[in-house]
Amino acid sequence: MINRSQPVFVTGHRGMVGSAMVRRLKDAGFEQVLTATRQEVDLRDQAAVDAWFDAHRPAYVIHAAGTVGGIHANATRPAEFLYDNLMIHATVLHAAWRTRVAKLLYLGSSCIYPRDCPQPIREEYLLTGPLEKTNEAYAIAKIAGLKSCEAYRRQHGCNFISAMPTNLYGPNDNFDLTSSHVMPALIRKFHDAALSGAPQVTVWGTGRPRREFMHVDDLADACLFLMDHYDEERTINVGVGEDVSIGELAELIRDIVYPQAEIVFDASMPDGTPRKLLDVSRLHGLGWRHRIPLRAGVASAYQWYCSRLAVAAT
Ligand code: GFB
Repeated sequence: MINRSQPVFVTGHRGMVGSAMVRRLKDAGFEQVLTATRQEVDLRDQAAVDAWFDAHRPAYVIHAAGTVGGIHANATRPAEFLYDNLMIHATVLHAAWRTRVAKLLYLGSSCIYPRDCPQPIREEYLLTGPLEKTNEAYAIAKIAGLKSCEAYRRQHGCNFISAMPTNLYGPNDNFDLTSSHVMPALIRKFHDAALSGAPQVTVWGTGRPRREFMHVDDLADACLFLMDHYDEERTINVGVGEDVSIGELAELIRDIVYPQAEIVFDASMPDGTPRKLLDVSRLHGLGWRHRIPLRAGVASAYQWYCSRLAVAAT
């Protein structure tokens, strides 16, 4: 187990993953959870990152920061996704090595695996085939980060581990319709339609792609579990082991948010990867399983969205 009295740095603490991680660490009794805003330290700037690590000397790092987005943002802003993520990973890993961080967890994404690999996706399928074009830039940056963890382990003996989460959702998600992932986008679209009384809600693509969704609180719990119990070089998948079609997800959200709505599909928008279901047998073998079922998770994400709207209106 990692030491609860030592300082742990969570990068990206204002994002969905970082904020869930901070909540989980505080619940687990960590006494010093360190965070830094973008104004305090630009993680793309090695000199700024070095100065921050020298000043704060974290014992552990959970590296959740990144420039992220859904299928449209990835497809239309590839230079930004590649540059930001390459830099953010390079600077933090380098500073962590230089200041002798005892353990670092790097978070990737299931989109690093080849587009058409066998399902469910095992960790060893990495780099066995071409990537999905809509998120190739992001995936290449994420693969570089994962390989950097391996390289620092091999050359410098650093205890840097990496985990590959499936598609995530939960509090502090991005609900902007052009840059968000499918879950927040559909929650917002059904909510807005219910308010205006619009009869239809448009879902991008054909509705046939399949995705696996995990609540971010489950991810944060898995990350702490891996910090406590996992020290291997090989990356490890983090997911729930079940997927749904986008059409089924749209129906689930409709039932919770606006049951009267009719779902229409806009096939001019991209489907992206046909299926992304992680094989989580290694994680299950270590003794960790997710707890939050999809329907309950979606209902709580919708509650969170409504409470945020209520706060914004005051
Ligand atoms: O969540 P999403 O944007 O990302 O889209 P990916 C998943 C599926 O939902 C795609 C469909 O087939 C979309 O076409 N979809 C339907 C929608 N309606 C909507 C909508 O209103 N908004 C959005 N965004 N999608 C991302 C990658 O891929 O997943 C990233 O681009 C990253 O690199 C992330 O890996 C986890 O699952 O396709």
